[in-house]
Formats: sequence, C-alpha cells, structure tokens
Amino acid sequence: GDGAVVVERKRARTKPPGLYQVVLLNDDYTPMEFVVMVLQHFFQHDVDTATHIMLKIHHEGRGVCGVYTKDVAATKVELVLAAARRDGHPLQCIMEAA
Ligand code: TYC
Repeated sequence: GDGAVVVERKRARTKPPGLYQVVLLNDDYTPMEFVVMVLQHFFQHDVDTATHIMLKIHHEGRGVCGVYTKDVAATKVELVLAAARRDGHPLQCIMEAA
C-alpha cells in the first residue's frame, strides 16, 4: 500500500468460557444403583446427594449432574455413556448450554 501502518488493538481480555450443564435422562431400565454410582464417580457427589438427584431424575424425567466448561462437560458425557454401554444400560446423558 502507501506505507500506512495499521495497528489493530488486541482484545483486552480472554473470552469467558461457556458453561454447560451435564444432564441425565430417565429411562425404565437403568438400575437406580448404577445411576447413583455414576453421580458419585463421575460428578463427585456424596451418596446422599447422588440419591437425591437420581430420584429427581426418576420422578421428573431429567436432572442436572453438574455445570462445566465445554470440553469437561463433553468428556463427562462420553465417560458416562461408555460406562453405561459397557454394563448394558440404555442410560442417556446430554450437555446443554447453561
Ligand atoms: N427409572 C429407573 C428405574 O426405575 C432409574 C433411573 C433413574 C434411570 C435415573 C435413569 O437417569 C436415570 N430403574
């Protein structure tokens, strides 16, 4: 060009990470004990909280396991689905923008 120097101001800060809810869905076949185990093992809930969340899902159809950044939420969904399929359960786990 004509030698003009264009300087773009850099973004002042990094983008805040989007947050995602990991949600378990009810079904008629997955044992309650398996869901409680999933909530303890993958979402670090104590047994009383895990049981409360499991019963909420059982009665209301769905329940939030935890809220995480996108990559962490996606990994938890995959780990839960892998564990459920390994044990032959139809449990469904999804992530939703929080
Ligand atoms: N409804 C299941 C049963 O009666 C228990 C269950 C709870 C399944 C939560 C899935 O996400 C779930 N055995």
